[in-house]
Amino acid sequence: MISVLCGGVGAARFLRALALVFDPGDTEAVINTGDDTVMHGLTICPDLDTITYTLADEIDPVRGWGLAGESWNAMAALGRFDSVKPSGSGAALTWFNLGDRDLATHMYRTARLAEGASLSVTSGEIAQAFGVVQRLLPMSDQPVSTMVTLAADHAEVSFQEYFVKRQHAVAVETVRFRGAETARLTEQAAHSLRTATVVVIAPSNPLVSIAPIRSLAGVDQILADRRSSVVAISPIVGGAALKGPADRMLTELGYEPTVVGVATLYASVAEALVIDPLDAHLAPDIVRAGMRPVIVPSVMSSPAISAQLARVAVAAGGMSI
Ligand code: FO1
Repeated sequence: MISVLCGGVGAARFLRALALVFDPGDTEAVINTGDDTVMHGLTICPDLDTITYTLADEIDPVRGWGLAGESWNAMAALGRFDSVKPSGSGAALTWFNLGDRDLATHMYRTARLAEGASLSVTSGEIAQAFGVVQRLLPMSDQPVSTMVTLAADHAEVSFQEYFVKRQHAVAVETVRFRGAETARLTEQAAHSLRTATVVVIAPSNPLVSIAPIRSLAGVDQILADRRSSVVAISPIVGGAALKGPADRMLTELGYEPTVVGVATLYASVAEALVIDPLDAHLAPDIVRAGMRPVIVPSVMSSPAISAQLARVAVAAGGMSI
């Protein structure tokens, strides 16, 4: 079994890469839920959805989130209420875009949660409905919310307010994971991280996608105890994030915006760090930071490159292929 610690787009693409080489039934994904939000009364789990839609080959390839071929009638129809909405009302918000077909996923999830089903069970049902074979495991069945304090005015906002509403164009001062003190890693996720032949930390943002998972009690200890078979893939290539604000965020939160900054964050829990040839000159610094650099093209721009990345990452964790 291969277990993968996952955020959104980068992780989804890596899981798709793994499926080019390994039986998808032998992959388990432990997925960040710190980005989860409630909009219009509906529970939205962006990382779970991005991964489900990508593995089902239904993701919008340009946006990297939501469904391909989507229509936006419900969002447009919300505009009717602009003229009657009292100021300060949170109703009919349109800055977070929910496509008509995507809405069905959130409606199903919300209804099942209201019936008392756990997020784990509900996510499994959604994955099954989309024909996804990999086991998609939310990190916790209790809510954890990534909260971002902005540097400009010290205001604390939800992750989606930072990421989507403000388009991550504002500097971050601190990040915390509200609820992580009491939320528990699910039994299935704990079992996966303990027993998989290799654990891969996907090329996701280490500070807001992987850190929420690591903030749960026991996760770092599980990884540290099996560190020689834990491999991380850098989401930073040539000093820039593959997607999203990871490079700026590293700087803002006091880390080098390079593979060395990533190594500093992961050295205690992972033995190897997969980096792109563009960053090969930083290999000695990665060693100094406490990790073993593994150099392979890591921008998943073609199936061949993606498959090679999957093979090399898994082999770096000691799994014979
Ligand atoms: N990302 C955006 O940039 N704009 C959106 O309007 C947006 C809506 C959205 C709806 C459902 C969903 O599952 C994801 C959505 N995302 C949107 C992506 C998502 O918020 C972020 O990419 C992740 O949270 C970061 O991993």
